[in-house]
This record gives sequence, C-alpha cells and structure tokens, in this order.
Amino acid sequence: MNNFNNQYLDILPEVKEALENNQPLVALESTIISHGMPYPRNVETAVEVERMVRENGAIPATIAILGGRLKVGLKPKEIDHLGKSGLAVTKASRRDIPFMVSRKADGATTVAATMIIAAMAGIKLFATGGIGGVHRGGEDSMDVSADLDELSRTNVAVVCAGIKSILDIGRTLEYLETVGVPVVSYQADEVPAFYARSSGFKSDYRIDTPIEAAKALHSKYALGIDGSILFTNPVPEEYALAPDDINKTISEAIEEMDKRGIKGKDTTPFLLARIAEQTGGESLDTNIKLVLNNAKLAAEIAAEYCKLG
Ligand code: PSU
Ligand code: MN
Repeated sequence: MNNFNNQYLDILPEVKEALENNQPLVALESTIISHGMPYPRNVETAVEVERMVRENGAIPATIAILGGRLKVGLKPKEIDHLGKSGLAVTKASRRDIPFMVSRKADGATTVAATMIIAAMAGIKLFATGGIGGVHRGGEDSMDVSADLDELSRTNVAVVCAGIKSILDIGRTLEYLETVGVPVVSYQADEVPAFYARSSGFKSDYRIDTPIEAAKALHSKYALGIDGSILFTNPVPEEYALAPDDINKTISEAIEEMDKRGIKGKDTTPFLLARIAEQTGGESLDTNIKLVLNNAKLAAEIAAEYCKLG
C-alpha cells in the first residue's frame, strides 16, 4: 500500500516520481552509515552504494530520521551529517521511531526501522550489508535483534550478505523459520556468513536469477502473506575473508566486549569497529564490497518486480 501522503514522511521528489510511475526503487539504511563504519569511508560508501543502485536501473532511497521527519531519500549534505555525527546519532529501531518524531530528533535507522519507513512509502526492495539476529549467548541474554520480528511482519524484501558470525547463525535461522521468513540464497546453496561465503547452513531456497527472486516476492504479496523474504547474497570470491581467520578475530572481539560489559544495542557497533581494527581495515574493505554487491542485486530484483505489475 502506497502511502506517500503520510504527513510524517519527507520523500525526495525523484523518489516520489518513481513511486508514482511504478519505477524500481531500492531503500538503503542509515545505521550502517552512523554506527557501522568510520568516517569518512561511511559517507563515501553511502554515496557509492546509491550510484551502484542507479547503474543497475533503480532509484536509491537512503532512509533516516532527521529533526523528527521520516526521510525517504537523503540529500548529500544529510548523508554527510549522519556520517560525521557517527555514534552521536541515536541508533533507531522500531521502538525508537515515535520518540525521534515526538522529540524532533535525528535517528540512524536500523534494518527494522528502515523497513517500516520504506513500507510506509511503498518501497518493496531494501539492500544492506548484514541484518541483526540472535547474538551468541542469546539463549541466556535474550539479545535477539528486532530486525527478525520486523522481517516477519513488514512487506519489504531485504538483500543482505547473510548472517554475520558475531551472531549465532543457527539460532538466527531457527528463529526466522519460526516466524515464517524465507531465507533464500543467490547462486548458492548455503547461507553466506557476511565476510565469508559459506556458513555451513543450508538456505531454504536457492535462486539463480533476479527474475526468480521477483516472482517469489510477487507470489508472496499476491497471496497476502505479510513479511519479508531475506535474500542472502555471498560476498564476491575475491573479497571474501577466510572463515577460520575471521571467526577467530570475532571470538576475540566478543571476549573483549564481555570484559568491558558492553550490552544491548551497543554490541554490533562495538564488534564491527573492533573487527575492522584487528584486521587492519581488511574487514571494512570486505564490508564495503559486499554492500555494493547487494545494492546491485536489489536493483536488479526491483527492476524485475516492477515488470510483474
Ligand atoms: N550488521 C552490519 N552492519 C550494521 C548492522 C548490522 O554488518 O551496521 C546494523 C544494522 O542497522 C542492523 C543493526 O539492523 O545493526 C542491528 O542491531 P541490533 O543487533 O542492535 O538490532
Ligand atoms: Mn540487540
């Protein structure tokens, strides 16, 4: 349901026009800018990702909350502001949106919050790097990202590079099965593990073309089955990190996090920064490449989805 007259939304003219004309659009999140990467590479990446979406036939709409307005499509100045402000901007998930609005505050939107705002605008495809999930030790801490429930209820397909091994991949997949989110891998049989191309876990379905992805999504919504399809897209071979090496780095980062008593929403940003530091920036390079790769696939799926009417 398009709702681009929603009084809380500020939709860039180019995005509005694409919505009105059933042209392909790809939503992009902003937590990845403020909390996922260091400045200035975060801003450079956000700009590059938008370019990648365009080169592959879709209009990008980076989503954030600025001064309490739900922004669908950002101006370069606004992307720069989010990147420069970094951790000073609130990481905003589902629970935070009403407070950012009522306080006229800024929020960098997570996967969950970006999905909500994209759905309000009527955007069907969303590209990111990684989603949240069940954290390691989540069976005790109950640290389960709000992204997972959002995927079960909000009608926006998400293209990501799989489940990062800072998370408990097996439990994350079990949770997604319980809440009815199909996990699909692109040109692969296994769910990729973000930095690495394989996780050892088989996905629910394999697809090999964007048109197959678009058809599955179209069927889901034609049937009135709410929620997302999670398309997992392995990082290109040449940028992938060796699973054993990166898993060792991740385990050490988690140990350090526990020692410092870091919890809740601060865990993911801490781990990403720590891993980038420990790999001498290698993980950051991989992270950027995989996001670009996902932006391309999301644009291709969006283009096919529009053709289905
Ligand atoms: N994974 C990444 N980079 C990120 C995130 C996850 O590789 O920036 C962000 C996304 O915005 C995701 C959020 O929605 O972290 C999940 O945070 P939490 O686990 O606190 O729900
Ligand atoms: Mn959490």
